[in-house]
This record gives sequence, structure tokens and C-alpha cells, in this order.
Amino acid sequence: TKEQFITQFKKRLSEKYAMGVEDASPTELYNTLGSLMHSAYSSDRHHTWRQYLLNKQKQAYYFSIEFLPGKLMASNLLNMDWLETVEEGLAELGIDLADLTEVEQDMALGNGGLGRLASCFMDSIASCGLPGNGNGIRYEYGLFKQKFIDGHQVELPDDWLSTGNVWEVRKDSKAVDVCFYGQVHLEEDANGKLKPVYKNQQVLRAVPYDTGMIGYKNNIVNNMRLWSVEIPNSEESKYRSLEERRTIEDLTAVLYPDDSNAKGQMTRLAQEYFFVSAGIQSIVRYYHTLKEPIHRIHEYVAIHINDTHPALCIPEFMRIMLDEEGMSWEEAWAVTLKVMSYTNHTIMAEAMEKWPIDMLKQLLPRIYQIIEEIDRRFVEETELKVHDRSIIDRTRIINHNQVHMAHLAIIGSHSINGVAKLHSELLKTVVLHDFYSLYPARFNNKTNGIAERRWLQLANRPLSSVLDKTIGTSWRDNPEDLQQLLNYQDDQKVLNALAAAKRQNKENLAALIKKTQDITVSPDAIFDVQIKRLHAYKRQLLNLMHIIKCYQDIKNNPDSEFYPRVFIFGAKAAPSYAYAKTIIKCINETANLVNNDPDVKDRLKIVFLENYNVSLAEVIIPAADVSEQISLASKEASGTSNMKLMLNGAVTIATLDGANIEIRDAVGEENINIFGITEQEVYDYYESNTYSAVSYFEKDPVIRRVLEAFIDGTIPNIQSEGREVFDSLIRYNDEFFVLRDFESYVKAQEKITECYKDKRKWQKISLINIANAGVFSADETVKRYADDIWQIEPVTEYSSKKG
Ligand code: C3B
Repeated sequence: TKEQFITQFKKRLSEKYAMGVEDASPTELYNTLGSLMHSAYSSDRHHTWRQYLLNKQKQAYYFSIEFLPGKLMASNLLNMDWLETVEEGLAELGIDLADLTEVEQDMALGNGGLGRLASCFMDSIASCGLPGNGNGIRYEYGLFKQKFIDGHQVELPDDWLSTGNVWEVRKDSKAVDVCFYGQVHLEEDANGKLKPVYKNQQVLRAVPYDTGMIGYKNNIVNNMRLWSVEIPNSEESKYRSLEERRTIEDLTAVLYPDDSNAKGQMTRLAQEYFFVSAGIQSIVRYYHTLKEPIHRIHEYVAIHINDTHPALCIPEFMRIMLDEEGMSWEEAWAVTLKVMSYTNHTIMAEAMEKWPIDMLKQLLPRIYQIIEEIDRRFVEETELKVHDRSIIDRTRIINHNQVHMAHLAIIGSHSINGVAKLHSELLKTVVLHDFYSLYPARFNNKTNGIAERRWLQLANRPLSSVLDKTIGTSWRDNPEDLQQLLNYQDDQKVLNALAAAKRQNKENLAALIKKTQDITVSPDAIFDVQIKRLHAYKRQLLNLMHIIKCYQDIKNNPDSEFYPRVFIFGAKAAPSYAYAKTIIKCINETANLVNNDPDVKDRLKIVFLENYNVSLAEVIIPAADVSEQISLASKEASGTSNMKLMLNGAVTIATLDGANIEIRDAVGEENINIFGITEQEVYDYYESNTYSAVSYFEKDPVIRRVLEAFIDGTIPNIQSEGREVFDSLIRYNDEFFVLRDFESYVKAQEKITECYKDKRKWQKISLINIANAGVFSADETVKRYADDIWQIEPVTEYSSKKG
């Protein structure tokens, strides 16, 4: 109750800081609340763990080099069912919960979609009562903080742990050793079995930090285990200088901000092995406490490889089964296949990880031996199956002096899935077609999903309360109940209420924009949002070109009618991705020009919010009218901001790419704005080699005028950047078909403006989007993983019958 909470809270504050509420800072109050919550859910964590243990339940382990949870306080309060009580209790003490959550630093141990998906899954797995855990790296520095200086992106370190982390628990007793480098050879032991003998290995200590993943009002608390590197006591004497120590500690110091371009850094490879080895060792150690025979481990353990970064799970698991558990190769391979499953998240070639053989051999000699043997056996076995030998060249793991991580992941997993229908189809028919022909039964689709608790219940309370009043509260447990909203699509009262909620969110975002960027925007304007990593294939440039066209239209005809629009961007570019940074600079300089041009008279505003992250997304998404999902068809595996924006009532403008197609199917053609060429047309262009960007420049005066603005000084301060963009389109033939799609994009944008002017029509479309977003709940997605791939079941109370 509220009274109990107030008593406990004051008591804890006094114990912790010897203070009363009046003297405490927001940080002290935040820490007090966090510690109170932590004590409360720790017993649930213990209970959950005991249930799994006593039931000997099969558990899934989600291995991911990225997790992107954002802030945890509000979502933990919601899931613990404490939110209202705590809010009211704090209010009574004169404290606003929002001031406390403000103190928390975003946990940004991920780059974008991949890491955020992992965190949505963690929330959903616990909320569905499923036995599933995360396994990753506790980076000392998260994704860089982005600042703009003269329109350029500048990266600052994200020292997120500097203020402490109330959610994590260091588990010294669960630390394990992870070994690198050295030499290895095989020797026969007393039983005639080959055993590896190591020399000159570097031994590092992996220390786990556990964070409770709290289920939604179900008392289930799962675990996200993140590993941090330390120098083991036994090795202390080896590393005397600060510098040597620092080199070791660097292993878990930073998250690589370039997730698509690992560039062969040893540290990155070492990171991959580090969390994989530590995680698998700790799983096997736990398994032994169940006292079940090792060859049945697949009945108790499922390991998921999230993108290729943890693909070393396969040889590492093999290593432990062979070298430590004494299995034969055949036995070890049989269980490995049954334990492992893999998700592919992209078809972009540069994101298909490959490592030079020499590097792997040097860093992980035993693992390399095992990979070689997996490869050898794969070739041997495949030769018997296929007539066309070239297929082997294209699918084997080791080729051209490189180790292909995706091939390793596919060959060693019983399940391979893509993340949206189109993406999974493309894997089968194009990208992984050879593998599909070898292992058709392994391939399946699992369309991504989002944690609707965070992205609606928490981020958009005005909308949530309209929903409660209109359709009751069952949608909070079962997002598919949002469908009931369809009964109100012609109810003007409900439409008005939804519009009022949107208005409130827009005012909120407008205030943030004023505060952080000092730009005044009107909530009457259309808020048009593109938020995602900056990448050429995502085509922020197409958006910018349309903006420039609007600007030129206004300039050429200053008194013409133009419906006010605010174009909002949020995007980080990988520090080494020069072209992406060029686009940022161009957007910022265009913003400068347009926002300060008196002719524009507030009809156009461009806002590029600095340091896009989960917390910022939680403010932007509820305020969006238009959702920009404009990647070149075939390139975006799924996208998930498309789902979050739809759920919050934004209307989508999209290409037929990734999950956009499933959004269209859910809302109907008339409630989404589709434009652009299809994935088939993209492949036809590749095949025929007939795309000519310059022809669009020559024949379309609008395109010509827009592109000239990049190089003729219209947009100031982008001499070199404007030229680079121009050249990428004209000289290098526009890799992502921006010019090809420009005209249809402009038309779709014009339709959006017309539609928006018809308030009632717009509101109805917005409602239809909200109502149909329930199918994208990550709860449903993880249930499909649980049933089809992991074969895990929700926890039940321990019954002694199970023995
Ligand atoms: C992303 C893809 O780019 C998105 O389309 C997809 O929605 C998410 O993964 C989640 O599946 N992705 C990423 O963020 N990083 C990668 N290395 C590969 C894909």
C-alpha cells in the first residue's frame, strides 16, 4: 500500500544516507527507490530460479553482443505492479517520480535495432513466464554520446556506470576463466582419447553482473547476465605495468559502434569469444547441478545466436563437450546441433562477418582446430549430397583465408530464422539459397515484435488512458485486444480524445525541442519522424531531398499554401562511416538554412535531435504523426520503429520492405502510404544492370533542381559534403535507387498532406493503425520462438511429482 511504501522508503533513505526526504538529492532518492525495488524483486528472482531448478525446466539463453534496455526504473515499477502506488506515495512526499527517473542513465549497450530487439525479448520472455535468460557483455562505456558541432557529429564517451547501477549484482562466486592465445596440440590420454595440451595461454577472468528481468505482474524474474573482464589473481604478477593491465581491461571497455563493419579488430573478436565462452561455461556448470547425463543437455538447454557475433557458441560448445565432457565428435555434434539456433538480422553484405584465419588461429588456437574439423566434415558430407561442387565453395566455413561466421552459425544450428516474412523469403531464395537447398527444414520466419508495455503503457500515458476509457484495460495484458478500438472508428468523441492525447504528446516533444535545440515548433504542424541509425540504405537522403523540394517550392512561390510540417530526425552514424556523417552534416545545414529563412514563416521546420537513444525515442514516438520507413526495398530486414510508431498512432509512409509489408497487411492498403519500387524490381535492376541515375537527373527538372542545391551554394557550408552526396548519386550511380523512388515518394507525401487536412479521415486512419498494432507484440514473437525453436514452456509451480 501507499502507506507501507512511504514508511519503507523513508526508512531506507535514512539507513542508506542518514537523511530525510527534504535534504536528499534526486540521485539519492533515485538510489533509495532503486534499492527498495531491488530488495523486493530479489526474492522473486530467487523463487523463479528455484522453480526452474526444481522442475529441471529447459531454459533458453539468448546470446547477444548487444542489449539496449534504456532506463529500467519505470518499466520495473510497471512490471512489479508498483507504479501507481509509488507515484502516489512519492507525490505525498512532494517528489515527482519523473524527476527520479530523469537521474537514471540509459543502459545503451547496443547500437540500434538488434540490441533493442534483444531487450524487448528479455521483457517479453519474463512477462510470458518463460525460462529464458540473456547473455552478453557489460561494456564499461555504452554507445557513444552524439553531439553536433558546426553540424558535424562528434562522439563523446558514454560513461554510464559513473553514477552507479542499482539493478546489477556482481556475482564473484560465478566467475569463470576464459583463455586466449598460446599453442595447443593434441595428445592421447590414458584411455586413448585425444586431449588438448596448452602452452603459454593467457588466462582472463570473466565476472558476471546479473540484472533481473522482471515479468509483467507475474512474479517471474529472469536474468540478464553480462560479463566483465578482470585479471585473475593467479596472473597478477604477469601484468605489472598499468599499460599492460589496461590492454586487458580494454576487452570489455567499449561497445563497438560500428556493428556492420568489424574491420578485423582483435578486440572485437576477443569480445565475441569472451562472452560466448563465459556464458557456455556457466550454462554447463549449472547443468551439472541437475545431475542429468551430459548427452541429454539439449533437453534442458537452448542457446540462441543473435546475429553472427556469438557464432563461436558452436565451436566453444563443441570444445567443452569434447575436451571437458569426453564426448566423441559425433555425440558432441549431435547435441550441439540440437542446442543451437540462429537468427539472421540483415542481408547487407558488409554485415556478414568474416574473420581472417590467421587471427582466429592466433587468438583461439583450439577453437580454430574445431572450426577446421567442422568445415572438413561439412565438405565431406556435402560432397555426397550435391552434384554441383561450386555449392561447397559458396557454403563452406573456411574459404579464401577467411572464416565465415554466418556459415558457421547455419551449419551448426537446427533453426535459422529471418525477422520478417520478406526477409525470411529472401534468405531462402537469394542470400542463403545454397544453404536452403541443403537444409530446407531449418529455415523459418519469426517476424520481430516490440515490448508494448514500454512503447505504449509507459511512453504514452495520455493514449493509454484514452484506451482504458474506451475499450477497458485488457489490452494491457493482451495487446491484440487493441482491435476493439475498431468499433470506434466513426465515433467522433473517441477520435477527439485520441487527437487530444496526440496533441499533448506533441506539446511535450515541442517543449523538449525548444529546451534542447532552441527551435520553436508548432504542435499544429504535421510531425514527420524518421528515427533509426544513419545508413545509406535507410535513405535519410530521400527524406532530405523531399524537404529541399518543399523549401524550393516555398521560395519560388512564397505566398502559396503550404501545410506546416516539422521534419524530425534522430540518428547516430558509426564514427567510421564517413558517408553517413556527410548526410548528418547536410541535414543540419539544411535545417539551419530553412529554420532561419523568414520567407518560410514557420511552414517548414527541420529538427535533428542530438543523441538519439531509447529515452529520446520514448518522447518522440508518441508525438509522431508520420512514420518514415523508406529503406530501399529488400534492404531493411524488418525494422521495429515502424511497429512502435504505428502503435502510437502515426501513419506510415513506406516502401514494401521488411515488416512494412506486414504492417500494410494488418491495416489495409488504404491506411498506409506505400511508394517506391518493389524488391523484385530492385533485383531486376541488379540482373539487367540497366539503372541509370543520371537519366533521372537529366529528365526530371525537380530532381535536377534539388540536387543542384547540394552543389551550388544554396545550402551553405556543405561544399565538400554536398559534392560527395551529388557524386554518390550521379557519378557512382545511386546505389540505393534514391532518384528512382523520388517521384513516387513526393507523390505519397502530397497525399499525406491532403489526408492530414481532412482531420476526421486522418484520425480514423490513425485509430486503425493503433488498433491493428497488437500483432506486433514481442510477447507473441517470443512465444513462437519458445514453441518452434527453443521448445521451452512457461514456468509452473514446482510439483514434487516431477521428482
Ligand atoms: C537490425 C536490422 O537492420 C533491422 O531491420 C531489424 O529490425 C533489427 O536488426 C532487429 O532484427 N540490425 C542491426 O541493428 N544490427 C545488425 N548488425 C544487423 C541488423
